[in-house]
Amino acid sequence: MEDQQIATLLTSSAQFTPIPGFKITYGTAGFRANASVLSSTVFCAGILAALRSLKTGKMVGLMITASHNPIDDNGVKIADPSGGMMAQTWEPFADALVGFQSPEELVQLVLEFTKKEKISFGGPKSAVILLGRDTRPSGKSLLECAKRGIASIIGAVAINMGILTTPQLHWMVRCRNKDINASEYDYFKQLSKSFMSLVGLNPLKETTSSKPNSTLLIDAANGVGGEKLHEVKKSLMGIELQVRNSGKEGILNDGVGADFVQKEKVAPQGFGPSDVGMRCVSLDGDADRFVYFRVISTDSNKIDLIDGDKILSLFALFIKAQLNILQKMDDKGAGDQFVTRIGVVQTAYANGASTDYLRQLGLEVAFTPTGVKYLHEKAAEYDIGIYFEANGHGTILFSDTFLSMIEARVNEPMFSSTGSEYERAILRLVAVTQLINQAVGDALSGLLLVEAILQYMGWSIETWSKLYRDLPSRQLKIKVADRTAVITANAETQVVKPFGLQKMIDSETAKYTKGRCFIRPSGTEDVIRVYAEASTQEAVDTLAQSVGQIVGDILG
Ligand code: 16G
Ligand code: MG
Repeated sequence: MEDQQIATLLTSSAQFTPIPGFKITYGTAGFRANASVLSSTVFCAGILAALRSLKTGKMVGLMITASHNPIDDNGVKIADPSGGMMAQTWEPFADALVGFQSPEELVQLVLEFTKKEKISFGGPKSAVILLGRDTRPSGKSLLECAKRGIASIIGAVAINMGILTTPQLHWMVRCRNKDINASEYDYFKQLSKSFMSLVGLNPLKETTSSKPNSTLLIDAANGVGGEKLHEVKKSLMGIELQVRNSGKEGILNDGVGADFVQKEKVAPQGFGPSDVGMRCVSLDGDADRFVYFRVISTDSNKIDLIDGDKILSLFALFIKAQLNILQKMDDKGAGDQFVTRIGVVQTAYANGASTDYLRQLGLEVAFTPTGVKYLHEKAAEYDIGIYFEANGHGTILFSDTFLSMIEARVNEPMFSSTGSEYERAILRLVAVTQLINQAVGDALSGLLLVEAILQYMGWSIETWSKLYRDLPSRQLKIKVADRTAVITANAETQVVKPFGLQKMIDSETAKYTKGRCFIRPSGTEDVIRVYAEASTQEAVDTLAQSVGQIVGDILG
């Protein structure tokens, strides 16, 4: 068997010539680069996915996307059987594999790794990989490269799920491994059913003045989210989704999308002064993150940004309110105590005002380095773990213990689904567990949860925005000779190397009221990022500039 496997790998890899000098690493979210140089990388990702499936004995996913990057880029990432990101322990092998210089070297790498991981070929179970891609023009041919990689592991099967958002593919992998129906139709059905059920459980205090506007304007980044939203719309009532930048005319991620809106803090193309007063949301190119905004000026494109931190705060507030309702009943002796460990996970980019707010709510706040894989892992430690990056990527995770606890309550003989506020609180939590994507951050399910909660609270976007006031912040990128020279610790808040640099950042930061500043090497671009916060915009601009200068001088 092994001889046959070696022969197949030699033949298939001979068709993919690596580009001399081209180096690529798995990074925070898979391999990403200009699409024209990615064929052999995606071919290797196909092999990698097949091996991962063999190792776990379960289905895995392979997604072709470069998220918010420009249209000429593309990328590839692997979803593990749980629907989360590929285990980080496999990244060094992934990096080595894509660097193969000859078919013989590739075979050698695969043989060594499979031996180490005790993966055997030709066993009773074959590898199964679900494939998805976003709307990038290069996606189709790169998908073929992935298929060729998969086919070079004997017995491996690729199932092409077509054009999808990244979270849809992760969701499908997760469900299929739990033997739950997981077609695209099932995904849409689950979203609309849980949304409608959540909205149906809202308190019946129909004072029209407090009812938020039922129209939501959506910037779909000219990406895959646009066409999917048209599907979602068909089965929703009580909310009007108006989709703009759905990809028919404009260019993907060009002056549009969550990344643009969050970084530039201006309205995306297709939005402007005539939208003052409207609630708007912006997705990124593969619809795995979202930020809200409102246009605030009738003569400019200035916006009030409602970022991932505020989405997180809204979710936390809502969940906490439901748990409080349950707690009150439990205190009256209605049943066993509902013991729930709830935690919130942020990164150093979270606005300090949001962290203060969350702590005032009595919540435990944990920090991890940037990158969904870190936040997700941490959030999974709680019964209810809510994580968000300021850039709008996040979700809510529920532990199995929590899920069985609420299921047990729903199954109690006296439970009536139209009953008390206590019962409605339980059903709201059930609906949230079904609406929010447990595999990965998902703009479509996330925005529906925001909409349902705003209706529950009777809040306008302006009221939501005023939950707390963001501290002024500034981000810069600094080009340096070698960004890997910077090593950080404590969730990226401290520079360990080069030695002495942190002290210089500290003494600069100490000059400003409410000053906070950190630097980190980017995982997706060849730059060092600087983030600063202070009590005024002028102060924070100066702080970021001076730290940027220090970084440039030392690492130039
Ligand atoms: C990737 C990450 C995102 C992170 C960003 C940081 C995923 C799915 N995406 O887009 O979470 O915020 O990288 O980029 O993990 P940076 O390292 O260039 O600052
Ligand atoms: Mg994305």
